[in-house]
Amino acid sequence: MSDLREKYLTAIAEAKDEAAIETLRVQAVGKKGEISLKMRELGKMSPEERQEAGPRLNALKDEINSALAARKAALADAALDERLRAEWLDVTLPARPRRQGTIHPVSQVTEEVTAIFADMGFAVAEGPQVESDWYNFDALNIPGHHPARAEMDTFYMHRAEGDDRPPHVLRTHTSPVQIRAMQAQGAPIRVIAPGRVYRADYDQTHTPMFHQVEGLAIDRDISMANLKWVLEEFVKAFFEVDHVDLRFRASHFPFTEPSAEVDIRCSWEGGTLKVGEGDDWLEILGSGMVHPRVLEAGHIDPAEWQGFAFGMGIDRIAMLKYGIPDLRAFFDSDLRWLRHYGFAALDVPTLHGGLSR
Ligand code: 2U9
Repeated sequence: MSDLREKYLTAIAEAKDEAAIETLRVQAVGKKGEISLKMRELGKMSPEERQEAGPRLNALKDEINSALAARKAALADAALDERLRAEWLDVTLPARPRRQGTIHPVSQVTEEVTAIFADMGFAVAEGPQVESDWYNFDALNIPGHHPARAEMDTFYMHRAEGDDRPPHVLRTHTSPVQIRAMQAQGAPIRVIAPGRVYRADYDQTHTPMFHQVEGLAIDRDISMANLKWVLEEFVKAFFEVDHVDLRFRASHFPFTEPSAEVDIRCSWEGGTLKVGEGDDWLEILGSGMVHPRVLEAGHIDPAEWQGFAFGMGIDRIAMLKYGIPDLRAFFDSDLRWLRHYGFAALDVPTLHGGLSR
């Protein structure tokens, strides 16, 4: 019996994996294993022999079972140690710099414009990109037959079959946001509305989705003089120059009366734009005094209140400020373009910190 003990304890100590341990278990203490067979032989022994051999066999069976369990646990521990050694991960490693994203010029310029107007007391208003034709057109004094509806190359949303209500549109300007702001807030009000707008147009200078920022200031005595000062302050801050000349050209928009397009003095030396000097003029925005019918649509009494509004293309002023040649590349999501023209993350534009650094 001590031969048997020696044989199995040695084999168990040397077993290399769980399968080897199972094989040994079957050989030793399985139903037809060596020790089980020996136990069956107890029946043929004399009572004296049985009394001596029985407990010894039982003790041996227990000892082998414990050895099997201990060896199994030791192998599992070693396997876990090996995995921990092979699969470690250094969570303190810094991210690879090339994987870092950049801020898109449109986002950067939107932040810059917002910081400048916030400093002059304008709040930011937002609204839906899918609009009713009332908010996009009628409220802005653009009636059904008005050529501006056709000129704006509107994207119309489908209505269900048999639904005769006028279709929703993708907003062609951010102006509906200011109508909603007037209705919700009343006068006086000072807001800017930056955001995406949509027109069915695609060439060198037009993309079907682009970005606008519009501004609105309504009070009892607001005039075009206030408009001129606000726009001058904006252009100086945005282009980071101390002096700028503005030129107001009479124009026409359905939502403002009178209306003016605004040019800034500039030069184009060697293909780079310089604002505030030179003999060229660059158109950067449209503006005017809000039409009385537009105030009424915003539930504001035009006998008591008046104000100015303006609008400009964010993508366009981003191209001008940062020397980006092709508008269409803005929305190609080309990583090389984004790395070249993108801005460092967390480099948030503020007036005190320098807008664009
Ligand atoms: C309300 C009342 C009036 C916003 C205005 C313009 C003139 C304008 C263009 C600039 C370039 C659009 O992106 S662009 O193509 N915009 O010329 N926008 S006045 O007038 C408003 C807006 C809202 C309630």
